[in-house]
Amino acid sequence: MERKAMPIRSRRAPYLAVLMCLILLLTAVFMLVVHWSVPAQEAWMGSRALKVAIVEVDEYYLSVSDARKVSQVQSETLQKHVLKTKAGASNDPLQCSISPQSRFDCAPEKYLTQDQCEARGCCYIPTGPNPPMGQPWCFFPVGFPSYNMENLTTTDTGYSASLTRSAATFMPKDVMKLQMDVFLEAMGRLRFTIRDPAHKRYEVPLQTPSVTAKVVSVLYDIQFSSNPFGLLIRRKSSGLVLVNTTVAPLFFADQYLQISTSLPSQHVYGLGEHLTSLNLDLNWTKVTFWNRDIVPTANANLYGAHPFYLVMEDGGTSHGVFLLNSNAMDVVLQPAPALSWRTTGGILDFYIFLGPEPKTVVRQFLDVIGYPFMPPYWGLGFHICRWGYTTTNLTRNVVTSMRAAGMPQDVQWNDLDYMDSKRDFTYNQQNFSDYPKMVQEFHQKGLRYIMIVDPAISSSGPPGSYKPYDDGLKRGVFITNSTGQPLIGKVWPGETAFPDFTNPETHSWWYDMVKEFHEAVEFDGLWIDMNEPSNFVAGSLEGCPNNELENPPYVPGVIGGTLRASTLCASSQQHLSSHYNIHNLYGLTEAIASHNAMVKVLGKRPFVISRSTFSSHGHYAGHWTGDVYSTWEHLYYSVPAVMLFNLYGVPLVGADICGFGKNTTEELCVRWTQIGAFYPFMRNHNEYNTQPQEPYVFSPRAQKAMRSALLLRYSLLPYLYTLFHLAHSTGETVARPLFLEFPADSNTWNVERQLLWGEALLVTPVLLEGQTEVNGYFPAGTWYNLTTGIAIKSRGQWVTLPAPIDIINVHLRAGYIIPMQVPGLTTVESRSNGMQLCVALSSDGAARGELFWDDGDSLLTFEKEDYTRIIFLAAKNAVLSIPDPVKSQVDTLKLQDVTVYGLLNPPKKVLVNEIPNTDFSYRLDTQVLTIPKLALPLGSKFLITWS
Ligand code: MIG
Repeated sequence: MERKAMPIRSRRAPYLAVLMCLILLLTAVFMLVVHWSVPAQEAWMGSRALKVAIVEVDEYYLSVSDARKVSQVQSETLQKHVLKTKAGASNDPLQCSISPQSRFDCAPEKYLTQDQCEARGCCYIPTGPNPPMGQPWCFFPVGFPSYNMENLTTTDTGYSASLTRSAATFMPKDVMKLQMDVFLEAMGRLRFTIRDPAHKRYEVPLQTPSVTAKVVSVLYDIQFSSNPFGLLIRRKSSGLVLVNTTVAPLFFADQYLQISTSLPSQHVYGLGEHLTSLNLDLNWTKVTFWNRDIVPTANANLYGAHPFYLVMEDGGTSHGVFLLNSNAMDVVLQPAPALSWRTTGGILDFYIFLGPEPKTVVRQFLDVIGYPFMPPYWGLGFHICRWGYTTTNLTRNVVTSMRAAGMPQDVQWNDLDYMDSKRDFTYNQQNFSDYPKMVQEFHQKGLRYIMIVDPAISSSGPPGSYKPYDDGLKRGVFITNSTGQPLIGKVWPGETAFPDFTNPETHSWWYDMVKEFHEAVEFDGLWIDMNEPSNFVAGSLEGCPNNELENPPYVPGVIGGTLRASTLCASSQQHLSSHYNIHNLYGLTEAIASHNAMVKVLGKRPFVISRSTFSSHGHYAGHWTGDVYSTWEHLYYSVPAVMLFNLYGVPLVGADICGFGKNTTEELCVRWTQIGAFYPFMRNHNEYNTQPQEPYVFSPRAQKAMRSALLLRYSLLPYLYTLFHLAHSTGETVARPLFLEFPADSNTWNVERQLLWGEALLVTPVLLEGQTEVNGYFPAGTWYNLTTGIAIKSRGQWVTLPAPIDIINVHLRAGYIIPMQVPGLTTVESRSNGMQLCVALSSDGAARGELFWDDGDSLLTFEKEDYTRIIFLAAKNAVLSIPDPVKSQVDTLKLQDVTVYGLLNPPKKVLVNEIPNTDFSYRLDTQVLTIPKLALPLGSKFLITWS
């Protein structure tokens, strides 16, 4: 064979045939691949004898070469092995003939000249833009030294092996001997860890499921390559290789761990938090995880870290990968397609989720990190906030003006303005002198109240002047610097210390502070901001020491170029570990402390909204997407952001409606309120010194549009609440991308300007200026306009919809029934109004839906079965209910009207519980049946028939 490389696809069949022979011949010599298909593994279990040998190598390559199954990545894999065989045949030690898209960067930490690159043993081909913009100029040759696998054994839960490296890498402090453990945890879930067996390293303290026996899966095969070490996971049904870590060398140095994998498709989602389209761009993208306070900007590390991705595979199956690691990290995406994780500490702790549906992948992920908490009903209402309600009267005025304008509102908020000298747990005795009274008044009106709390605690007052600091000092709750003193930075109140929420004592101190403040001001929820944590000086007032944690050999692509930028010194100390290791957990740990404090203080469901997050956050709290600008661009980005946070298990999420920074315009604010009515967390919030943007400040026309969006949301709250229950009880998403519901329709895979609520409601907002029409994708089937009942019968196509300024397009999917309720101006009101059912018949006249109902804010109602669930079914000219269990909370709940969409033949007669109904009406043009004035108690079964 000739020396020059050529992409394998261009040579096709004859080349492949030669290749096959070569491989079959040479693999036995050069490769040690152990293939354990599950049946094989089962057959072995009896003997427990372990053959570390070539098992079924042929089958592996045959399956890879199977024409139907060869994906590009697999071809790359083949090519790689061919190149390796040539390594033996040629005396060129460097094997650099690798297709540009499959080159893995050998200069991750700095720019290298050709000499420096080659001194590393790497290939240097300077073509195109250098990273981060393009393919690497300096890249790993085939056969670059990596780890070899030895002593593969079966264990009760899976496999384990040692990995050893004989040659050091260019990173300091390689761990030369590693331990790999594979846990076959569930049908759709596998975990593998790579650790230093000799030294305990930091591990993320997340309580993940502990598994004592392995589960035989029909979904996947796992295979190992020994020399060099690699792990392959293959979907059984398609033969598709989902994970293949042999594509690049493994690094496991003290402060640099890198592992790469091929990807089976270009359709990758996740790896938040970033300002991003729904689909990740695989064209040489670096995404950075290091929680940071910054206006959402493309390619910047933002407030939270969710090292999880989901891939859509050809045919509509899906898998996911979660790296449980909280260190500063980069993920590099390249068009091969392939992906490299580069983390600066901890261990490699991977979870692989096999789906096969994307919905199932999300649930499998949430099985590991925790299902979302159940928010109180009022939390799903409309929230108003701004920075700049500088007095109680200005704050009261918001509530009064909303009422006067006939706009629903459930929660009034205050920003820093209420504080005395911007210090937590104080209030301003001039402008907020009647603060407690104001909050009581809101309660009397049926509203709730939330205020901001920052983590940083003012440290500059004289001793005895500020209890949170004095007490915190005494109890040792603050993060310490290299001399063991509280690290002092600067935030809103001036000099501050930073509570360490990994210390149990900090939790009880935080609870005491929250409780004491609550005794004065009866707030209902906590807004926790600045918890990346944010710091106005780099590191601390005194800077940071010069040590390995402050200056790691590899600095991920963080904004500001150093780990300390806008936050604390990496080498500062927390109870659990160095800040270096647990920086990304700061928001999560504060959210946990805040959640728990609120549970104890209120004895009711907590409502905590946090800016910084990490995987598992949704189990405790919600999130808003930070300081977005009042621009059309940021309006658009909010839609993928909300959907992505649902994939991360944080369904209670929304962006600041009308935008936070900069002045909004009336049109932008109307459009933002319309899609905002479909953010699971709906809050209008605004920056200091910007133009007011509460709904009532706009023209009558704009107000009318906003009011109707708000009333629409309020009428849909029973459905939204039911979706939150399903998230909490079964790990579903609330607001979801279309592909989650229609994975077999690949047109949906990059629809990112529409979202679904649950399975049933499709929302198609206007996200562009000056538009009065909007294009939306409608998956095959019938979709009924929620307001008119007019049907769209789609073959799976884009549809142009009218969208005048006062309209948001919402469509109900045929086959679904959603519970609604006559809206009130608060949820206290709406919850006692009449219920409504909207029934969207499928072509065979069937539909289903459900309602979850409880008192709306008691703890653990689902767990204690203190709720009512009502199933609604439609079929054969009838709709009926099955309430079970029935608890007293539904006693006063009455079904007021039923609307049936898609009823082809005009009914002559309607019977309600066998009694003829005379109020019904039917529209021939839209084929809508309306049955009003019902007053049926929802705690009892009903049956409505028509003929
Ligand atoms: O440095 O509390 O994202 O919502 O209004 C800014 C003032 C601090 C940032 C939050 C924003 C809030 C603001 N805060």
